[in-house]
Amino acid sequence: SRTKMRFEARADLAKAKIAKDLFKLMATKKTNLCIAADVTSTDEILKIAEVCGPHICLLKTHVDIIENFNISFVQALKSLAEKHNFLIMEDRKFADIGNTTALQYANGIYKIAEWANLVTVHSLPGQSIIQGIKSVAANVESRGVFLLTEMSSQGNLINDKYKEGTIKMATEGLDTDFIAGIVCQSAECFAFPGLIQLTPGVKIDEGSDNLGQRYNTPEFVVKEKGADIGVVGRGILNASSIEKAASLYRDRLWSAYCDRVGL
Ligand code: 5IU
Repeated sequence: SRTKMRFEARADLAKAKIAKDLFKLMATKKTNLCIAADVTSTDEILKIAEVCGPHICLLKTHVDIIENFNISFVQALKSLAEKHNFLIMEDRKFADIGNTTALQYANGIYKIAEWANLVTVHSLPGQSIIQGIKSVAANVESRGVFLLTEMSSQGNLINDKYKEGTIKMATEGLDTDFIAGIVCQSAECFAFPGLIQLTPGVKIDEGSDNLGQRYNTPEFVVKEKGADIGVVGRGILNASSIEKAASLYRDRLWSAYCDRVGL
């Protein structure tokens, strides 16, 4: 099964160039930690990127929560990504028709297409949402999407039929060269080893928050649930030292991956 395969071997099977790049980055940098930089000022995000950059493969943003967004912030974030060798994912969860999504991706204040290597996308509108994003991606080789098939939140409405349709889109659709992976909670979601499983809801102290979020430990998500990349937000952001916390999460996620594949 894909969960027993090493990232290097899976890179060879990936259909999207950006998925190959990310698999290889994870293997060489020895990290499968994605930090969810859910803070509201550009200074705070840049500090997270500088301090945690050496420990992560991916930095995930919610650009619409930033109070003082500006274009020089984007330049600074891009240089930190280059300096520390991580990719940037905007967790936009696009969900409109292809044409509108294309406009939202490329235009407005944020111009996500210019700086985000990866974006998250709902499969709800159908194949055209991927086509829309792809149609305005300046360089298809350095861009890609993650499709959602499961959410970590209590009571979410995604059912098996929706999941199956989404996986079909990711593996047999027209744009498989643009789909890097799947955001989900369990290995059963998909079998194809060329896609990356990104799993949010990770915290050393399991449990939940009071708004429906549910957490599992790094070891559980990687070894029992098939996560290739674990997404950690508050588990790191609320620690007294975010640097130490990032290092700890990195070690625990990576050791779990090594155990899983027999490294
Ligand atoms: N996120 C989830 N669950 C999901 C999806 C995305 O938590 O199913 I799809 C996002 C939301 C937040 C981050 O940006 O991942 C998790 O942050 P915390 O570790 O602080 O809960």
